[in-house]
Amino acid sequence: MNKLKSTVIAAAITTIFAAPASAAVTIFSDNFDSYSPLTLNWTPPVASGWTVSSGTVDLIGTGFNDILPGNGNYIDLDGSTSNSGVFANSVNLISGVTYTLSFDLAGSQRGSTETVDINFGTASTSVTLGGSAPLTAYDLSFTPSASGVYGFSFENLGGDNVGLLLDNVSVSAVPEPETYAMLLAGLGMLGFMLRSRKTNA
Ligand SMILES: [Ca+2]
Ligand SMILES: [Ca+2]
Ligand SMILES: [Ca+2]
Repeated sequence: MNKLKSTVIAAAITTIFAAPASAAVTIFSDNFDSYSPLTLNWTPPVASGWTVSSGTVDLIGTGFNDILPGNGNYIDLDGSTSNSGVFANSVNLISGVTYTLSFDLAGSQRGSTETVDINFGTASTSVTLGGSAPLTAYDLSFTPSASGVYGFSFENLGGDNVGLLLDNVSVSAVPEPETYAMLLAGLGMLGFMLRSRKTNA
């Protein structure tokens, strides 16, 4: 095995062992700051993967209805048609791996107490916050029993144009020890193949 290949493999192994046991791999992340223009009754770009069904949501933030300053753009989960929408996206998940949907929710900042139902695969939860509640982190975990595409969604209950505010949505996987073992076995195989190639040459 030549020195460069040895160095690359050694670096890869070092990286794996240096990673803490709980290192999470993020497979989806959106803070909504890249979208413009800000608008009531937002239609997300197709490339974002986000969909709004059965009603509307608002994309608000810096310079436009900024009721939660300092967070760039964010979503008012009850839009402006008196019919709060289901705000949804999806991710590709691998069987048996535990994934965590993380998100920040804040109170409506307009007085009313609001509730949002959250779904991720077959897991669900709901969050109720008073009007002045600050942006707070929540998460919901799901372990699929089959690999495939799974949805996650947020739906504000009621429909009076005032909803909870959503920001910083992400999905991450926490690799199990067996996953690291598989990665190491893969590296071992790579080293074996490189050694064989040199012997053959
Ligand atoms: Ca944001
Ligand atoms: Ca609204
Ligand atoms: Ca409401």
